Amino acid sequence: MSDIKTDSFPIEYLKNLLQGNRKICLSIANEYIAQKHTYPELYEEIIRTSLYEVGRLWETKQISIATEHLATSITESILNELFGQIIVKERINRKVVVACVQNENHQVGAKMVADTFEMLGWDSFFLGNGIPDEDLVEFIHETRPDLIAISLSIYLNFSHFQRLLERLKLEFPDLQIIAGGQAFRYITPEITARLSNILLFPDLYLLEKYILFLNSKN
Ligand code: B12
Repeated sequence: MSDIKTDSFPIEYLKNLLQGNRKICLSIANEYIAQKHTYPELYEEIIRTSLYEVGRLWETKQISIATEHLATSITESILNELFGQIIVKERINRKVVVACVQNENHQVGAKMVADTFEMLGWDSFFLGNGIPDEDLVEFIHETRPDLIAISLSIYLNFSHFQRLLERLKLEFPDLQIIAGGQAFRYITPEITARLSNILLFPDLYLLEKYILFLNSKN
């Protein structure tokens, strides 16, 4: 814990996350919102930044796998608790399906993406981690969303992502696909340029702008 980088986020939240103090983490999150920050700011500046630090501490063996799991499970419970507060009454009658690539176990970012759509009036269907392509395709046929959002954290799952994209384009040629996640940091612009008909997003701020743009088009 001594090596925690303190410059980029509130240390109190991270400390309590690592100690398993779920209630305190939730009140810090609520306090942050009460200070007139937005939910995307909370997600980006407090929750995401803290989990990245958890990852760094885990990678450098300064915390155990158990502590990392605890931090993630508290995070997921906080996101679930906040959900009631983030959904807006005005619905715009648009649907998005949010899923992680097959074999991908990281689902917190995807959950934040689903919530961001909800905040802006969309109905989101968050399918979470590791959904087999076949089941995702079937679900999309059933729900007929306006957009598909795919999350990819592990670079080694990139081939799964490419395969899924091909399948989706074949089944739903007119459906817009967006994607994001840490894996794209390791993928060169030459490779991403070849991923036609798909938009990539690095964070929730740009995603929010994009959704507002979509909302402005009748
Ligand atoms: C929690 C965690 C886990 C948990 C995940 C549980 C869960 N319920 O999600 C578990 C224990 C399962 C796990 C497993 C592994 N993990 Co892990 N994990 C993490 C950790 C600590 C946090 C992940 C997280 O939630 N981050 C916070 C979210 C909010 O950030 P995010 O995903 O980037 O999402 C943001 C943006 O990218 C964007 N975004 C994401 N998706 C999308 C999609 C769209 C459409 C849009 C618009 C935007 C968008 O929006 C989000 C908000 O800004 C990270 C550390 C880190 N740097 O993140 C490591 C990390 C991701 N894991 C890592 C590794 C190596 C693994 C394992 C291979 C470890 C192992 N040897 O078993 C396995 C792989 C399992 C698998 N097959 O997927 C590496 C990945 C390196 C890489 N890129 O290849 C990391 C970076 C840790 C590290 N520093 O080494 N992990």
